[in-house]
Amino acid sequence: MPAVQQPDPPTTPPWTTTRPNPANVSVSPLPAISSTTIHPTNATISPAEAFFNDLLNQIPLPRWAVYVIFAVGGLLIVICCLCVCTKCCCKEKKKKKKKDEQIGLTGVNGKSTTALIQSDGGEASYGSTKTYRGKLLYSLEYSAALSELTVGIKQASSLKAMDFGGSSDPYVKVYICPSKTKICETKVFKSTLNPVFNEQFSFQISKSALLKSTVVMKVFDFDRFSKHEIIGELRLELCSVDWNHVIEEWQELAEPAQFEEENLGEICFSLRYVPTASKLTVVILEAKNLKSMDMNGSSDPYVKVQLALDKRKWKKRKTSIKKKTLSPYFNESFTFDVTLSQIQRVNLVISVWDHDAVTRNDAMGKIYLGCDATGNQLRHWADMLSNPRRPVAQWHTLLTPQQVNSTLTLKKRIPIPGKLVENSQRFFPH
Ligand SMILES: [Ca+2]
Ligand SMILES: [Ca+2]
Repeated sequence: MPAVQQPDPPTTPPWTTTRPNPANVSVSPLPAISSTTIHPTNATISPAEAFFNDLLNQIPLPRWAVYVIFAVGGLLIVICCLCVCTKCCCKEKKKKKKKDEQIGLTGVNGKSTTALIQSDGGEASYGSTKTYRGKLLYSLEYSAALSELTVGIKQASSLKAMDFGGSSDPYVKVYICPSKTKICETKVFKSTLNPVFNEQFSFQISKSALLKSTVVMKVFDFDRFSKHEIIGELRLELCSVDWNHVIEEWQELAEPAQFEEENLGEICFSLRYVPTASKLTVVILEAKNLKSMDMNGSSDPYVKVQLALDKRKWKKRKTSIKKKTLSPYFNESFTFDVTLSQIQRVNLVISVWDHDAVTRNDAMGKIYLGCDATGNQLRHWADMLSNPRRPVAQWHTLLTPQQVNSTLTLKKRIPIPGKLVENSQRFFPH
């Protein structure tokens, strides 16, 4: 038996001698093949091993079969462990990959994804996480004797930059909800993020109405050739204000609420100005999505086309009435005599009305154009002036009449009849 004798020779290192075991005692009963192949290194047999051998002897199976079963069991455990390990590794690798992809995205143009969304302007950031819009210092005071609420717009600080130059042209709109009868605006401050407004606005309101109202202060960025974007807003419920003191405090601007904007419908009309003939032609084409004003869920719309000169009511025309429709088609043309010197000082006011046979007609929506108009309306007016003799058609979103009236405060009618004014100005230009 060469295998059993192999570990015995004196070549064994000295440290094995410290544990002298009666190797031959336990090895001898083992069958020749199994002991030699599986325990080549275990020349020494501990009491535990002896016990193990006893146990094996009790199993009514040949020794090699027991070993095979053990070997297969061990192999299965090893395979299972390997599987679990590889799964864990894969998961971690995937996580790492995702993280890397995210980092890769944020690295585009050296800006983070949130910065990219923000740079698109206010509307894009509505759904995103909270962005800092700046803060506003305001004051509130109520005089019960006069039934008058005074809102002071003092100053703003660290406003969000809305323009390419990293600045904004802020102004503040103030009104009271839900009445919204008067909309006040501060002056526009050009290219600053820390404007000092120092303006006050008063609103007539009873104490009982006051306690059910909300003051809205909206900070906008002025832009000459596009829609004014909102920077942020404050909404203060007036029932929770302590009216025994004058309130003056800073508050952080919040994300603008969208629910309030009422949909009043849209109107399409074309404008054409011929300077040589001094003719301004307005063609009222059609309207859609108008508000229903009557009990039957419909309206009887017609359109008023009004001209104001130097903010004074000047000339007025009307379309026919279209019965029971919210999408009327008019295609009616109106021509006014307007000289080149007057066209710069003219406002064109377009309003949609609901005709009622018995009661007073109601205004459904309004807009005004002119050199002092803003956004879409100003663009249409400018397009008309820069394309003489060519009709320019455009759709416009209607605003509330109150909204337009508060911005465009028209004085009373020009005392002299329109034609006389025109003639006098033609002969005696300013
Ligand atoms: Ca601007
Ligand atoms: Ca009606």
